[in-house]
Amino acid sequence: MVAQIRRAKRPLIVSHRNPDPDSLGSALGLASILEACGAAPVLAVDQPENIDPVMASIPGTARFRALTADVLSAPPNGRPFDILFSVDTASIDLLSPDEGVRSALRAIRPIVNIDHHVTNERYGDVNYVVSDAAAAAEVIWMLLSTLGGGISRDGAIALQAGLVADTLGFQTKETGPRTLRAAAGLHALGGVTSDIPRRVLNVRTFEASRLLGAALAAAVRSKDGQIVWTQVSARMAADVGARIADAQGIPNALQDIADVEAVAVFYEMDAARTRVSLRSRQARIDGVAATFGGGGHALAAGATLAEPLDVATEQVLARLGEELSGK
Ligand SMILES: [Mn+2]
Repeated sequence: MVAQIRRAKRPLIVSHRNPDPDSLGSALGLASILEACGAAPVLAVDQPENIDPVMASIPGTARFRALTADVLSAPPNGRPFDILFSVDTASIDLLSPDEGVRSALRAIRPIVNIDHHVTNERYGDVNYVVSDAAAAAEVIWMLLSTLGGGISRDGAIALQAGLVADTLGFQTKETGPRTLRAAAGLHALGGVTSDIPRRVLNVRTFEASRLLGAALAAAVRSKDGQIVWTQVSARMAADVGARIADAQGIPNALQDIADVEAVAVFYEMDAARTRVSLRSRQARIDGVAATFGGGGHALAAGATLAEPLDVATEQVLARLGEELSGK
């Protein structure tokens, strides 16, 4: 793998759709490492114009181009891409809703798949998947130690943002000695500013704050008290001037409710599609997400169902209830 990466001069680095700070930060950190190796990477993501303004404070976010057939057929640097890096992405389907784009991505060789999701589909020619890593940023840090070279201060800040966000400030179960060593290493490189960790963890826009309030007010607790769930309808978002994309912090807020084992948040994408985010304290819920064609981590997973909001809610809650009661 190391030789292939060192040889590549024109890498394309892609993050998943609806990118979170870990996918953006990992991609930017990787770009900086490849630049130190003499390459000229291009960064791309589906609909970069929809990146949450809070995340846009991660340095370099403006470098992301729209992941479209145009970028793939006419690379911005004028020469074809000679390697594709996909970061924080369990399945190639999560990169783009457009099949044409996905097949153009598959045509780039080699594909290097760098991830930490247990459900990763190993779609790369090289799969650097460390499923016990707390963040893709931690895997990029491991890659840096393998490759040598270096990383810029902005690259370190971007990785730190990913590490802090995916570990919720070093609180998740996956946070281990290696995660903390990565954090210490990034700190030494200047990768900590007082503001970025606070921004990625706590700061949300006014509209997103109101949407969080509405979603919390609408929360329902199951009879046995194990599950708390809520729905974010298009109407609810419109009422507070928010978009569904502003709903990212809701699962974590529900998880802070005392004595809850699992939480589910249902987002109305449109009249026929619902996305669900699942979180749990102890019980594995990635299998529940997989039932509906999704995936993720043992304790944090999600799926998109081709069902209206209420139907999807009923189906997922039934399956989640069975999972928690060990059926
Ligand atoms: Mn991640």
